[in-house]
Amino acid sequence: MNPIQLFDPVSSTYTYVLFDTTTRDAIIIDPVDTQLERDLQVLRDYGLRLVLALETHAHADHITSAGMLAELAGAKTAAPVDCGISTAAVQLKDGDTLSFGAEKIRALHTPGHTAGSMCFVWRNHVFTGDTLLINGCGRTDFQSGSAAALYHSLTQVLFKLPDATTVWPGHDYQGKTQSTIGAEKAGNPRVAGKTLEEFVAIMDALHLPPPKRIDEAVPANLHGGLRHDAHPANSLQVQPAPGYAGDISGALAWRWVLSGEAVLVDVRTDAERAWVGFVPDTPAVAWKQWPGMVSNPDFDAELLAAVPPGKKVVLLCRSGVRSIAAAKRATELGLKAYNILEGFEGDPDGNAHRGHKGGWRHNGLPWRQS
Ligand SMILES: N[C@@H](CCC(=O)N[C@@H](CS)C(=O)NCC(=O)O)C(=O)O
Ligand SMILES: [Fe+2]
Repeated sequence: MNPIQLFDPVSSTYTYVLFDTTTRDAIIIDPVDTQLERDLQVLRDYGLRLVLALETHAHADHITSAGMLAELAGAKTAAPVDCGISTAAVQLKDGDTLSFGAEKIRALHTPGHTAGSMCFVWRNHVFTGDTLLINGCGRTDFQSGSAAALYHSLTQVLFKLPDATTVWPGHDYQGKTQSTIGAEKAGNPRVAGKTLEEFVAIMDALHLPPPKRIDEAVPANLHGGLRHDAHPANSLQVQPAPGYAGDISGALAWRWVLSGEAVLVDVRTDAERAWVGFVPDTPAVAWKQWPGMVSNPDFDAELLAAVPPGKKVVLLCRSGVRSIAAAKRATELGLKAYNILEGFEGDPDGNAHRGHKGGWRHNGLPWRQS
């Protein structure tokens, strides 16, 4: 069985989808943001459940859709540990194996194009990213690239794989789709029969223009392609809001609690706190009460009792809806009240919350379960 090979003509990037034919668990390697719809359609067409989105490296020429695939398809993101992709849930080390259904894929650290670059071996296939291209190889002139390291990765790591291994590159600029380790070992003009010194001289003489999108692509790819900095939950600023003092992230709320300037008040029900978890030493003043989710008649009195004079109050609920209503009421009661964006389900890394099945992220707040 071959992988599904998909091509982005703008960046000449290959994306790969592999899957277990029984369980339909799938992984995607090096997805491109502008091809998100295509990739989701491929998953639907084949009836696949995306469990992993893998990166071979932090790309300099296009933006990944890994973060969006995590949000939209529920995939876990995985990236080489030395690539600095802070949002990747799995930080891969050399030799690590990932499973999808009964299938396994193994990570090989192959520095050179970038210091963290990896290739992935699945059955008798290798996904070489920009380490080995067909009749070529990745450039080594940016992102801690090193021609000497690449020579070692090519000759001592990739060329040690069986000759019959199919090579699936991360890019091709001439319309070629696949090769083999044997063919590249014998005929790759940059490395076949070349000494380390000859290879380094070839790489030093390339003088390629920088990728057109490098300044935008690299910072985005270090956050899984999501505009991490633009996500309000990640901002340590107060966002103005009508009817109360403002919206803040869980991280800023907790900073205020630690500094003593604010009191955190949990407005969820007792049942939610017991089931999902709670922030230790935090007063609970339910906005609505279970059973029936009726308004808590004692809300005003309980809230005023929980907030010492002169302190701000930050309000926490499950998803950031009840806490807005509570913040408005607290403001009417004369308090300086803030809402924690996306509540207890907010993801401090800026990924959309996944609900209970995907694991609560607790918005960067400390928490315990009863
Ligand atoms: N013209 C392309 C540049 C492509 C490029 O530099 N690609 C990198 C991979 S990210 C590379 O290693 N290319 C090797 C080569 O062109 O030989 C762009 O502007 O995006
Ligand atoms: Fe690259």
